[in-house]
Amino acid sequence: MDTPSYIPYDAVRFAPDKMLLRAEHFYQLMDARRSVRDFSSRPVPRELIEFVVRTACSAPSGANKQPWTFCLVGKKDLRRRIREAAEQEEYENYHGRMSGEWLRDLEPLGTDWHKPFLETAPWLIAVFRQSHSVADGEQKKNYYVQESVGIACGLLVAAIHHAGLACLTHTPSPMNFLQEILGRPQNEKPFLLIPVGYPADDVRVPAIRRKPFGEMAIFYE
Ligand code: IYR
Repeated sequence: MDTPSYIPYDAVRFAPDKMLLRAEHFYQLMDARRSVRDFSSRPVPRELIEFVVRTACSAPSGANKQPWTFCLVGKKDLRRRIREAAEQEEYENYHGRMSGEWLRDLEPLGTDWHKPFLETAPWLIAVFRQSHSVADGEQKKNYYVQESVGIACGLLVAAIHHAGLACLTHTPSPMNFLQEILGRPQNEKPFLLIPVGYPADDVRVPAIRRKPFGEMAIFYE
């Protein structure tokens, strides 16, 4: 068994009053985030996408396995193929595969099977979870894969918003077509499809609200 080796951790530290200000400012920034379904086709530099995805990759993960792959799709033809495949599945979802309750729950969002944003947004980030890893032809276990990739996607959404861009955490279902179009191996399963870009100039978002804080968080002190 390997003995663990440790290195010093140069933790970031701030004075308490500065901590409170930082926490409040970050909250205000993040609370202003909205999911967007109408994108501008204005290009977004590749370096911006690289940094936000590097942020996602900084997430903690089960046994540090980092069980994710981020496919950064800028190529127009691939975005078109992804849109067409997603719309085929979504058409079936909206015409029989989703329950009445589900369809009613979606009414305030005004969604339907059309997914033009998959082509309009200049980048699609297809996130894959690695059910297991493969190293030297051998299968290796991953742990808490959903949790790990979920945390990475949370950081990604925060980084995208922090950079002044918008996104949508989209889940066409089923999304096996992504594996095929992007040529991913069997151990990689689609997790989320995230269009990223600038919002359209005249963008509008549903008039929906966050729950009151007291309904979502309970202090025990
Ligand atoms: N995947 C479909 C339906 C959908 C489901 C949920 I849950 C949403 O929050 C939004 C949409 C679609 O993208 O239209």
